[in-house]
Amino acid sequence: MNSFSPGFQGRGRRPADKLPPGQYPTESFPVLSAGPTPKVPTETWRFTVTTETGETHAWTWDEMLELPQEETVRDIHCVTRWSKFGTRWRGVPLDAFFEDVETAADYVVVGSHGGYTTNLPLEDLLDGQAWLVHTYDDHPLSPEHGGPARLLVPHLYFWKSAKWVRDLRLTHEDEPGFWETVGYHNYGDPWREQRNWGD
Ligand SMILES: Nc1nc2c(c(=O)[nH]1)N[C@H]1C(S)=C(S)[C@@H](COP(=O)(O)O)O[C@H]1N2
Ligand SMILES: [Mo]
Repeated sequence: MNSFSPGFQGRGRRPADKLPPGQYPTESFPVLSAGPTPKVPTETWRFTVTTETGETHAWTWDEMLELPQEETVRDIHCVTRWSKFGTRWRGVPLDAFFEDVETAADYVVVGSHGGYTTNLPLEDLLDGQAWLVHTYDDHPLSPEHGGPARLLVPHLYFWKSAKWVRDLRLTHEDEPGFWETVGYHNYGDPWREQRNWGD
């Protein structure tokens, strides 16, 4: 399904072609947080993946930094209609965290410090489509933008890119997260303008 999304033809497109329907481009980087910015020290930071059978895989900050690191430049699209082109991040492709994870689950609930959650199909986190990022424009990711580490899932609306990410929980059944529960679209493809349930 994703391979047919025009969002993946980003290279060399004219600006108008890079803008999903109903969006406007912005140079600024707005902050959108549903609650206060949590303090998450890297000394005690853990990132965990828990499978549907309860098996847990955990990484400390230093262990995460030993995984393969990638720089990626992406356009991001917020459901409140701003899009920002060419944002530059550094972090770990999520594939690296799944190397030794055995799962038959199809869905993931992403959990953050502060209680935010968002859900998505596991396949949308794999094959180089998503990252755990800790660096923005060569600087440590600032707390208001999700530092020390957040998810980056640029092919979906930006609410799927959980800030202050703490864990991934694999599930057989799809479980709507924070915004999905109150009416945002369950999947959130900006190119199909999937803003709300029913879009
Ligand atoms: N933990 C957490 N992650 C979150 C949010 C949030 O409120 N809490 N907001 C989401 C929304 S709606 C958007 S548009 C982006 C905003 O990221 P930014 O503040 O870095 O622009 O983060 C997403 N991730
Ligand atoms: Mo958003």
